[in-house]
Amino acid sequence: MGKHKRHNQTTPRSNDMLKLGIGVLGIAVLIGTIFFIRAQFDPNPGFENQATSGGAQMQDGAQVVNMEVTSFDYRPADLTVKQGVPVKWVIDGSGASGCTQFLIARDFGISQRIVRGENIIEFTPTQKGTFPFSCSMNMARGTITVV
Ligand SMILES: [Cu+2]
Repeated sequence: MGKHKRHNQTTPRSNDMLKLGIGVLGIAVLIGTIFFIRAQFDPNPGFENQATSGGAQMQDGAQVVNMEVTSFDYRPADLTVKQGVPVKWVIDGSGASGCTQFLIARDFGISQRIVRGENIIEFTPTQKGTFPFSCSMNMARGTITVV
């Protein structure tokens, strides 16, 4: 009788442990599978490797480059884009002050006021090379490398 009782008590418990084990294993396999699939899925590997020091991504036929302006520098300061593809330069100017409220990139014919918010500068790089840009006093500096 005592033996039988103990058997009835332990069986459900070990079933629970088994279910828990299977559950944990299932979740681990699921997470592993998601990471594996994500690792395999690179939407545009060639472009990514060539032109993303500034984080350029294609969007509606333009390569979008994001940059932040502070009161004394650009982040990132060195951008890379592809020749012959329109650039949409999205600049977060919320930290701009003083002379960084103006941005000059002569080689691209850019001379623009930076507002404390989102600024979008559009141009198409026609020549390969590394071209400088700066604030109005040439203190904060950056480069756009066209590849
Ligand atoms: Cu300056």
